[in-house]
Amino acid sequence: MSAADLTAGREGPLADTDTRLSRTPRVAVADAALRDRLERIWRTEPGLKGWFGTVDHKEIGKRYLVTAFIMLAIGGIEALVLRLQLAGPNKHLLTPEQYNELFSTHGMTMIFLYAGPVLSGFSNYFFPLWLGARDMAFPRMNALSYWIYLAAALFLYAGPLVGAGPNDGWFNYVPYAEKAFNPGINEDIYALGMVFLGISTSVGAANFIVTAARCRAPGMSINRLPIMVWGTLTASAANLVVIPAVSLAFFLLWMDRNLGTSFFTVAGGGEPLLWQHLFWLFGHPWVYAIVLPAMGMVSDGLPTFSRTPLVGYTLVALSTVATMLLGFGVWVHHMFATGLPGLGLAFFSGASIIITIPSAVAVFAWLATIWLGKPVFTTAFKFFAGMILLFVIGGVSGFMTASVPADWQLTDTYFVVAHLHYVLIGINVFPVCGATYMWFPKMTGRLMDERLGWWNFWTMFLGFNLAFLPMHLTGLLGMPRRIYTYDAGMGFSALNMITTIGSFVFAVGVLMFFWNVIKSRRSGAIAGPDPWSGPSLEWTIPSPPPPYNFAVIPTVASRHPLWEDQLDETENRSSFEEGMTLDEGKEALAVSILDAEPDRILKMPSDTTAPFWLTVATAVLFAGLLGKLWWLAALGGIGAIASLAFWNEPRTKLLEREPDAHEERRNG
Ligand code: HEM
Ligand SMILES: [Cu+2]
Repeated sequence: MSAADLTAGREGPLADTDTRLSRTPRVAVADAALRDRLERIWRTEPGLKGWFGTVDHKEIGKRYLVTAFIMLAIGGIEALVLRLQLAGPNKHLLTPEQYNELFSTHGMTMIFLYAGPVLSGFSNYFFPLWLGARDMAFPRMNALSYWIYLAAALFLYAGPLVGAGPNDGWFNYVPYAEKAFNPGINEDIYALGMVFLGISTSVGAANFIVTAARCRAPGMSINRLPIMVWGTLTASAANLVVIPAVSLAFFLLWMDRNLGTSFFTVAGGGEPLLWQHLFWLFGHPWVYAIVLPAMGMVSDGLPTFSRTPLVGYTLVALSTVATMLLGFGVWVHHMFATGLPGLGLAFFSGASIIITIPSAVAVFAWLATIWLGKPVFTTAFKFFAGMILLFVIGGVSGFMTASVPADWQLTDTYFVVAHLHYVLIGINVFPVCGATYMWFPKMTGRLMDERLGWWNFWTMFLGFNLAFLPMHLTGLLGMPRRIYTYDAGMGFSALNMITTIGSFVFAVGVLMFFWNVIKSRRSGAIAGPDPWSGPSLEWTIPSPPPPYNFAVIPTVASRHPLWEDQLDETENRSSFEEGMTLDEGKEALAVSILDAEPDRILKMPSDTTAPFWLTVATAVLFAGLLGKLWWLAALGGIGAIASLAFWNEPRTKLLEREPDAHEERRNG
């Protein structure tokens, strides 16, 4: 697209621009003066105020990533202690109660504080870069979602730190979670912490949805979105639907425990199975929420390193959405052993088997992409390709447990522990490592060490399989999950030893990963803007990106803007050097949902500490509830309202967006 097209704005994505926007934006080639000006408008103030007040999605994304990786390390150490306890029969490193707390804390940490947030970190950092935008749709809400995540993580960890961690597994079944059986404060912390964390996830999800819908470069119609965007979008939509179920469940549990209600207690007319329904109505879609964006990483990463477009883009995008939709209808497969009526079981078994079809579509698309491409065997490629194998193994064991009679044998054995780790480590940890190797250069300007990467991948890959492949057998031999020890002579002592050894090998691999990140940040080779010759918009800007991301808003003419010369998909060409400058203040562009035509000039909020204070106040509220100090809770509530008022204090700068030209024309 040439400059004339842009200014005339009569054809292509910029057509009619002047009628919808509040002014006709200046279109120019990015020059040093413009960059300088944008830098001054967008940069975060140095010092404490900037640190607590930043709304830059890249800063927030990095914080998410660092916090999530710290949680991975903590959860990993917990796992290793568990494995030491299980290395041989009749060990007494941990008491039964300590073992309970440790595996529950491990599950909570990995599922809620690592696996979800790490993907939010990548999406936060990269959504605007993939989409050709200057920031997320709601930068202050973005800051809020991070602060609440951090505060909820600290809140949840207050338990384990004082020896009162969750002790009923990550899914926390009643009646054991009820006060009568579990009088300590453990479950209260877990219940309130989960409600607290739910705020962060919901706020973040809403932000991702609106950003993907509205904050894109002109021309990036929905059939040109990176698959990673599809993954995060569907995951976020699901979260908005299901987080209320789990927040409600945990809040009802807290009321049962503290206010004498009996939602889940039989004696008071309650229904224990209600807990399982509410939890898994959330829980199953959640496991998709923590794998679909990661599958998106593979769908975007493999083509980059195979030097060819993803095979079956449309099918893969649709299968992402289909997985999520079907994912709402399978939760009862976690409850096959609860004595529900047979007809119900048959339905949920069928649904759980059908849901493997869209996953298979993705697998074939990935294999075909590698097959048709010319793979470059970078570390990132190895992690993405390795994931395919682990995904298939985890998928097959999932298929097996989807069958009711098989599940009656397998449930609550180590077979399920093997399955869930293949899925979670295979489809979350491996793609996340690959994504780090791939996008670290964009974030830091430096490449990670490929030689160390080779060792990193192979140690993790072999260690993981050594630990968890034999575990299927341990389960088939009948070892129940969640037991703190076992007798010699049960037939699974050797297998357990192998698993423990494999776990440590895997952990060494993860350490190499962390070491590579730390080392490369200082001394990695300089990456340049586009070290992998990637196809998408993030590779058009400097590494690390400037605070405003794109000096001029790019215009997109195809699905692979940087590969247009090789692929020849369209006649037009995307434009990166020349575009709307949007430099009259902190401005960004909103586009129409389907076709990405310019629609609004957005005035973006500047840095503010309101999200931070709102988080502090909410934390006080939850602390008050926890201690049943109602005055403290009230104080927190008042503080939250005050922070919201501060947040929403009308700022004329932000109100400039109305009335726009469209409105004026209609009114005048
Ligand atoms: C070094 C890597 C890891 C090792 C050695 C490991 C080991 C273990 C062990 C020993 C258990 C307890 C089994 C039982 O007693 O029933 C467990 C449970 C669990 N792990 Fe891991 N794990 C690792 C990484 C992960 C990761 C990365 C995730 C998620 C992303 C994860 C998610 C879970 C979950 C959800 C449970 C179930 C907890 C429960 O029963 O409530 N693990 N893991
Ligand atoms: Cu499930």
